[in-house]
Amino acid sequence: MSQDDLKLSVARAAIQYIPEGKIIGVGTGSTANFFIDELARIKNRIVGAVASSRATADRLASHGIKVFDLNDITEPLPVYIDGADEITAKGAMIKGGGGALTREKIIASASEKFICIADESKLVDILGKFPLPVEVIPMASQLIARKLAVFGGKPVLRMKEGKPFVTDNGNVILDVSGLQIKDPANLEEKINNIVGVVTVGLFARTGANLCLMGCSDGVKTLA
Ligand code: ABF
Repeated sequence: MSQDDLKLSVARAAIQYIPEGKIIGVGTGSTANFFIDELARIKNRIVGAVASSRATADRLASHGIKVFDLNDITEPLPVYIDGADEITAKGAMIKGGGGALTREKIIASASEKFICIADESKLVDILGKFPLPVEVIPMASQLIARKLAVFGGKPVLRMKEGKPFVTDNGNVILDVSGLQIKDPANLEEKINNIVGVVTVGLFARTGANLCLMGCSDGVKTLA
């Protein structure tokens, strides 16, 4: 099975977790895109979705799924479905490779349950092989890079087509490589406390409640 086959298998498996008649949270990335395409098949069973990025909002809308602004939602979303760059068996994750980490974390915090959909290549014992994304206020990026280096990794400003990558929120991203994150909740808190950091792509203090993991011998549920 190809990696795309595995992504499709978890996207399909996630559909059974979608409650009827509700608004759900939807993440960003290629696995989330497979999920959006599957969601389109049952779109009449949901009221709509809150999107974690402009790209996801566009894809939902292209399928005729109503996209809600989070500010118009007054109750917790029952479920948030999204991928990850790395995940441990305990549900701690690195996210943000796609650059949407801030809105992803916001919608996750607005949801009762986070269901991670991922292929088996994302499962790790220790987070950090994938560079840790940190979204920061642009004028503070070099100051924050020096502060992040204290944790042992190498922060690099994310670039796109020769220019700093700019998030949907108008900020930039530092990708910190070379970390071995043995206590992700602790590191998440420490990085959150650096002034000028908008969001760290560690989802550990509140991780995934459930992970649907696409493996060559089928979809496994890690809870
Ligand atoms: C989002 O998409 C991000 O948090 C993560 O960076 C990425 C995973 O992408 P993919 O599903 O394409 O591997 O979930």
